[in-house]
Amino acid sequence: MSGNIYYPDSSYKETAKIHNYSDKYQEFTKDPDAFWRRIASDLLWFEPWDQVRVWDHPFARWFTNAKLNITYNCLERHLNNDRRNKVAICWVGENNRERILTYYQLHKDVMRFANGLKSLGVTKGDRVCIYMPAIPEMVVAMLACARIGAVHTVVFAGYGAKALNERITGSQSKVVITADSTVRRGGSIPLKPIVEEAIINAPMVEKVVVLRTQEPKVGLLDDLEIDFEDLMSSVPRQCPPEPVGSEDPLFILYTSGTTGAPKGIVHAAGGYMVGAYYTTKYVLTLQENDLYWCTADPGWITGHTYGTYGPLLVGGTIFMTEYTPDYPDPGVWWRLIEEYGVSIFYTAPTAIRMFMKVGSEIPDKSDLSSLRILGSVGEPLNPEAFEWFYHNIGKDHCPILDTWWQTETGMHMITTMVGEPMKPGFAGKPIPGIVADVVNDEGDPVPSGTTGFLAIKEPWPSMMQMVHQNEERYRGYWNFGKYHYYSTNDLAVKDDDGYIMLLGRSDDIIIVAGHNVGTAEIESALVSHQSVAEAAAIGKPDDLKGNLIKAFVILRNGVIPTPKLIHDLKYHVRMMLGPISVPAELEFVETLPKTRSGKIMRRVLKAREMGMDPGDVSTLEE
Ligand code: 6R9
Repeated sequence: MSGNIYYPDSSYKETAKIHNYSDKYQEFTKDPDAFWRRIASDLLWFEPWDQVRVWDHPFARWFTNAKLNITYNCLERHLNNDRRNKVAICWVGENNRERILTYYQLHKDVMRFANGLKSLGVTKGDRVCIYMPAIPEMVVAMLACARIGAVHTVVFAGYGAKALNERITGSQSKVVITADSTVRRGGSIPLKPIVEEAIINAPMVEKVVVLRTQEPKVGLLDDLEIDFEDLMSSVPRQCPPEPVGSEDPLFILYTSGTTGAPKGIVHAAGGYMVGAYYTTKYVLTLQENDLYWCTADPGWITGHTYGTYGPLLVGGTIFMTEYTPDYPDPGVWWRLIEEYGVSIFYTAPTAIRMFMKVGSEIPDKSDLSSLRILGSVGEPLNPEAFEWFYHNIGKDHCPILDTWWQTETGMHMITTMVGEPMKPGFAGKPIPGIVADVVNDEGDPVPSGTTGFLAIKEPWPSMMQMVHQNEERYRGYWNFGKYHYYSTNDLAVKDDDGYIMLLGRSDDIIIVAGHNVGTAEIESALVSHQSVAEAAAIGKPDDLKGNLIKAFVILRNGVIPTPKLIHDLKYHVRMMLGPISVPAELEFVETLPKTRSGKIMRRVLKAREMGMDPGDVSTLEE
């Protein structure tokens, strides 16, 4: 498992000093509660906590009985702190449309929109679904919910009507906030019709708030739809932050499940705030003069923690854009970095691999000297991609943070902190505050060099509080072999220095271009088509996207397989679930390999597809 090691450039000694890895880790081990207490004390609380942590397996309670509001920490804390006129969000749209929001302006908009939500009858604890493009109003909508103690459920605007409906009904959202359309690659994609379809079987939805960006303005349905701006302009300006309990929910974010419906991961206000603040400050090392760009959409956990809450908690400046990495050409992101002076660039391996493919001449045309820190998240950053990123973008001096974490963990868990030696292919070590190891299925540590499961041994502040309305599924995460560990469902291997390399999922989740897709969702979408009897989906390794989806389909009796039907089935999945879930390859088959208990053995399909040995097939049906 030997490979290159990169030692941090001497210019990073100062940054690294704010968080010397081994000192901090020791400080944590010596007294975990004191460690988290010190971090939490940087933030403002309306009422103090009784206890930092109460661990009653599988439930952890953090900062018990404290009262807070995360927006007070994201906004007022900075207004009172010389950051009133500092840029909070710098947004660039296609055709270089630009919008700037200072902390003062963001505060003003959040209070107004929060009052708007109140005027619709939204109160503390109510769920609000947000289905919007990555624009400043999305951030305003999220913070406005948090301001009044409502629970937001952001749904990525690339999801189709069925996926949106499941998330609206699952979370019982009373209000949906959307936009007429989203701009993408020179075109405009309508969003409102998708919402209209999604709420047909969602009787709990009382109002839909629509941000209208196009001229002429799209029409609104009386009694149901309300204009975003009208809602803001007809309400009082001031909206004091609602004090919420530390253990009250802040948001629900859906993530793909291995079986059945997607899981609503619930994050609690107090612990999540502390985890997001801690890691943005000490892992990303976001500082006063940084211009920070996280390329993830707010619809994913990365966009929640490191696109929105984390940077605002530390008083940073967020750079946001509508530009995709390759439109109008694959140099656009590098030009933005040069033009605006981005200093922290946090992106995904799939984007890095795309850039690698198109060649280093393209970034070479831009001056990237403003960059200070590079980050990666979403799937393993393979050594080739690390090397390319490090040499061509980081110019052999920017540290690369390959951050491993999950929707469920809420914050970074494993990475190589700034100042530590970096090993391409390895995410790194558990950060101070996190106790993790690579274990066998009994939960006992495996020797270095041996593949095992990544388990987290102790609770941490921003861990999910619950799976929405599904305690059983929540409990399932916290039992590992004979121990009370958190099971990540990721395979990993550790080297002699304790560096961890992630090897992919151990369950039926396919990570396509950094997005989690459950095989179950794709299969049930296919089966819902009148021509399909049965379907199985697998992930097939792909140089660019990490994995691509391949579906095997058994047609109903009498249905004739045609190329047109392949097209129809893909279109059907796209309409139901959105473009991310569409199988790149679709094959008609007569049978599917199954276990005796009737479970499709995707592992066998995958091995067959890749010309490999399927391994143990003792449970395979005759
Ligand atoms: C933050 C996020 C979680 C799954 C996770 C793992 C994969 C994320 C990774 C990584 C290797 C990294 N993953 N970061 N694998 N190295 N640095 O992506 O959350 O969407 O819930 O996905 O993504 O498999 O279990 P989420």
